[in-house]
Amino acid sequence: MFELALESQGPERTAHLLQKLAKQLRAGSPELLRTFNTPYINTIPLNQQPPYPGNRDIERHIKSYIRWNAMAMVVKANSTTDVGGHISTYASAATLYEVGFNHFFRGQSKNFPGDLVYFQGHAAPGVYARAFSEGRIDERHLQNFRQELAEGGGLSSYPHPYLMPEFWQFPTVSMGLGPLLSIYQARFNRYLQARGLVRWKEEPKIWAFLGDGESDEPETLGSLTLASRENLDNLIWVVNCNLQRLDGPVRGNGKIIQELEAAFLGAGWNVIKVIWGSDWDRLLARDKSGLLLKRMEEAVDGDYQKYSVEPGSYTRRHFFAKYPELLELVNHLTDEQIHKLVRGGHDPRKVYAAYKAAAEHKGQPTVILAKTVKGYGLGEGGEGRNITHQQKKLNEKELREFRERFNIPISDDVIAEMPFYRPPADSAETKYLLERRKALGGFLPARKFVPKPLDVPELDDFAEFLKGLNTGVSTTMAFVRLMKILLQHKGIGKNLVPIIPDEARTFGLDALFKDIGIYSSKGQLYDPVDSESLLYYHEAKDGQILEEGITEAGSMSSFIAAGTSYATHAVPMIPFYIYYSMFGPQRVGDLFWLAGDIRAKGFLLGATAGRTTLNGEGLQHQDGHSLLHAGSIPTCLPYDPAFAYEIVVIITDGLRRMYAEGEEIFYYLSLYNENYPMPAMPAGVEDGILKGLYKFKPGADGKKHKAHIFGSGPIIHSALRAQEILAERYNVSADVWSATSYKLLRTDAIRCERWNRLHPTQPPRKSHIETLLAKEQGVFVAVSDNIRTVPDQIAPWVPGGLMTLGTDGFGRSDTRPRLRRFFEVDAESTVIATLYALAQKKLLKPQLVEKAIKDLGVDPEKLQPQLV
Ligand SMILES: Cc1ncc(C[n+]2csc(CCOP(=O)(O)OP(=O)(O)O)c2C)c(N)n1
Ligand SMILES: [Mg+2]
Repeated sequence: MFELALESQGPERTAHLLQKLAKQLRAGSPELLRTFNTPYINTIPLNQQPPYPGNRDIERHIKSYIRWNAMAMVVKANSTTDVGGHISTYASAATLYEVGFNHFFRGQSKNFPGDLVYFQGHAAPGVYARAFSEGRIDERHLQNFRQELAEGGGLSSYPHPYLMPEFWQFPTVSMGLGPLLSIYQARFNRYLQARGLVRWKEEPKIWAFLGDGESDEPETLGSLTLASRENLDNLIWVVNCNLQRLDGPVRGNGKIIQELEAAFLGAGWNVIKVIWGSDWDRLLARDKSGLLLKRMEEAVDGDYQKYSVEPGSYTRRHFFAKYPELLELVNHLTDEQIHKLVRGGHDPRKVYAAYKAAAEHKGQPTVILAKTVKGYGLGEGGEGRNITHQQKKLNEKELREFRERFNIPISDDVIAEMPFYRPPADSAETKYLLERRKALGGFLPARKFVPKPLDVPELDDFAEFLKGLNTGVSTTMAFVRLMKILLQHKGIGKNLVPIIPDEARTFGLDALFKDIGIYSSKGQLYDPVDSESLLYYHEAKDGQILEEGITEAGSMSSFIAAGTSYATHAVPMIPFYIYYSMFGPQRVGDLFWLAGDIRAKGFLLGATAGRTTLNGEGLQHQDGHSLLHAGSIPTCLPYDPAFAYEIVVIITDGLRRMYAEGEEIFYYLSLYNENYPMPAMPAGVEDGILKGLYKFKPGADGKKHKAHIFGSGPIIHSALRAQEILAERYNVSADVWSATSYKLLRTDAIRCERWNRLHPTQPPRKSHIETLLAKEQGVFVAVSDNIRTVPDQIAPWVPGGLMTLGTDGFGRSDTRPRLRRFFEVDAESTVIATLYALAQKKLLKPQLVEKAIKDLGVDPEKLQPQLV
């Protein structure tokens, strides 16, 4: 009946009828029609396939040379070194990239930032090989693949903007991060447009290339619905379904393409499957029984992998021969021809059709699921084998086969040396390739931009903070007030991007909702329940806040998109990402690391920090180690400020360094939720705040003993209270110092020490910490709401050593005083530690320490936080 309808009324009307019927069926028995899959064939039928616009012969030659060079650079590097590399990923993806380079990826031009392409990390050799064909890099570079420290430099293993800042834009090789970032990048592009910060002549596309194995990472599929909810039709994903990952098949017992199709369709994406090459069109057209499709659907990926490895006779016997009718279908083909029946991802016509449809699709992001063979063209050595991902060497016989298969003009006498091949400048290939790139606006990947310094605020703009705040506030509240001023600033106000994962109310940022709005591409379609109140939940099309919901990974991705906007779009944006400190680097540390690699700028604010300052919440929430994580990132400056003026000094200096001077660094600040009055800024402390340590309050004069206590964050009050007790009861004058950044003190000291080591006969350099402490007498104690390793970072440069108190161990739910006693970071414990440090130096008797322990009510047999 439907066939009749199709003939007489056409496909659209028939589809309408079918949908109506499906709706009725679902209403009655939903389980009957529960499917999110289409048949295992190409989404675009032959009769809708557009003609191929390029010269397929020339393109094939170009692609073959790139294949050869990509392979040769890896094999060559591994013939003399053990630096590794991958040949099979690019071998399977060459057509997917080349169709993009010749027909789709647009370069940067005036008023157009270029398409943003996330290249699959392990395909990097192919991208270098193409840049070589384009004349952008030379033989020496290819020669030094993965040998960056060789004379004259080399090429980084994977896409790393930190290492190749004029070439790579987006790091991808940590599986899952590229796909995730691409979604938030596409959304951030929309945000910039909605806020009127960019005016492009065309909207750039974001292309993300990923592996089918990579789809196992939760980061890959975790944010799909954001892309469809936001109608990101500027986003195209290409999943290279070569059916293999590192160890073996991705879904040997199933079908990765069908599994992904269901997931993406369910998430609201436009899905285009590119499974079969043109050779199969003829077979499918001749198969009137429907058995070919049936057989295609029966075979699992493990079978398909085997068909790529075995000769055509195997496929004839095991795939076609299952049904006699099918066997007849391929009677006219030799075994060799059967083996060469090409898969969709290796057929430029199919790939072009998919890309064109994706680029033109409106209203949804598109995913292209392209079936390929891993190690395509590597022959018996590597094609489709389980070991192929790790393969880095080819013997001479395999090299010859490769050359023959792809027609590379390299003669027998030199083939063993694996020379790179670049056709002459006046060859048809070189001319074609350059002409195509010219027509598309220039080369990529390329990371190029004209720096645009911003008119950043000065310290004087924050006079109220420098004068002190008498009412008790937390450093988080102080920061929120600072944000309000920054948002009003004429030089940078509009460049700010406040980012929050559903905790605005926790931090008091809801105060910003009404004024600057929460970005929503749809505006606000409803009347919010709190519309009567002053701080109502205000969504707007040009909203400035990115309220990400409960996703730290997504929020970090937005931080990265905003923090690299200065390079991606030459529009400097200043992200302030504020979140629960514990769910920062501990949860999404790989994205923190990537933020360094990609040269992101901005401020990360780990709020509710401190294992004892965040009371009540307990083990899962109380953070005492993020400063260490953050400090391990080479371009991250971690700070642990105690007072509002310190925050102001750090942030204004950060704005100057990043947005006026152009430094490619970012900041991490611990913020806390304990309220106390904020003192006025003492004179002359700015330099110390920025370098990591300054004397905040000298101890009383005329005491017998001298000590120094370093405190940070709210725990500085343990030091201040200890200072009083020590003076009043134990005849000790203790200076209290604010330690704003142990990491920066340490790196400065390391830098000096290293220079001295390598220049032993020259006058030694002295670090800030050594200079600062050189003249000080007495003992040194540090107390922190973080694990001891944080202050211990500077111990080697503290005269006479450093006694450290910190919050090592799992947190507990309780009140602040009890927690601080438990972890021994309260004032009393600080007094005891100071006296003990003096006793160790034989400056006072141990009996006095024992007496103090008793007098101060500390139980020496008390429970200790678990340490193993
Ligand atoms: C987070 C992370 N885990 C593990 C790896 C190690 N690794 C590198 S490649 C690879 C397999 C990739 O398979 P697939 O995504 O299918 O890519 P392709 O087959 O195209 O090479 C693995 C596990 C990694 N790079 N990143
Ligand atoms: Mg794979």
